[in-house]
Amino acid sequence: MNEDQKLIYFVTGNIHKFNEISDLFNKENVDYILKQKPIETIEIQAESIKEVALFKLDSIRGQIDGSYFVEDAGFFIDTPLNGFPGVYSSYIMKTIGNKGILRLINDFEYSKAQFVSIIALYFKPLDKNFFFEGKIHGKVSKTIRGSGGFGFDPIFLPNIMPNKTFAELTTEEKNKISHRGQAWRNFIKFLRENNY
Ligand code: ITT
Repeated sequence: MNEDQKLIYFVTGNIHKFNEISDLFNKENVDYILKQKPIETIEIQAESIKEVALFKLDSIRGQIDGSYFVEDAGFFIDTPLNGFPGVYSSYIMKTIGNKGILRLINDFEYSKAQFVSIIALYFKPLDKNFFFEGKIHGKVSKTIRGSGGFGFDPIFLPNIMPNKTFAELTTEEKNKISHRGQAWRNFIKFLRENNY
């Protein structure tokens, strides 16, 4: 390995999330090499995804020699579900899935939804944790559309591209506007601003 290139680990069991972040890394000139570490993390039930991310991060302490990060994301249907599934996103995806969500909001003409992403980084050079956030607002589609992406992507219509679900975008298109893409850009800004 080139001495100028440093390693950074993304601890996730979700290959889709890893592929999206990896794509972002590859398109920017960053002085880091990204590696996936599928270590089992502890995902607690908490009130905010930031708490979930911090707990996940702390559960890895001592297992990796170097800098590493986790990412926690949630899908919040503000209208008509007051933010549900939010911190319950994984459980809802596993149980009722997109079909179940559409059934839940079936009678509503109007919906408002957002994806939120928090990257929680343990940064070895400073022996400190850092957080980077990204959000995107949109609506819930009336039908399941598209074969790209993962999770709730086939039912999310971003406000800035309201005719396409996230699952109808390429990874590159999704990354340009997504919650994860924004959190990642904040992360890169931190590395650059601090000359890391
Ligand atoms: P980790 O191993 O990184 O924890 P995870 O699959 O548990 O991966 P999250 O807790 O971050 O991921 O995600 C919660 C749920 O939200 C999960 O069901 C995902 O499928 C879904 N989700 C996360 N990011 C998404 C995105 O960009 N588009 C669609 N659904 C997403």
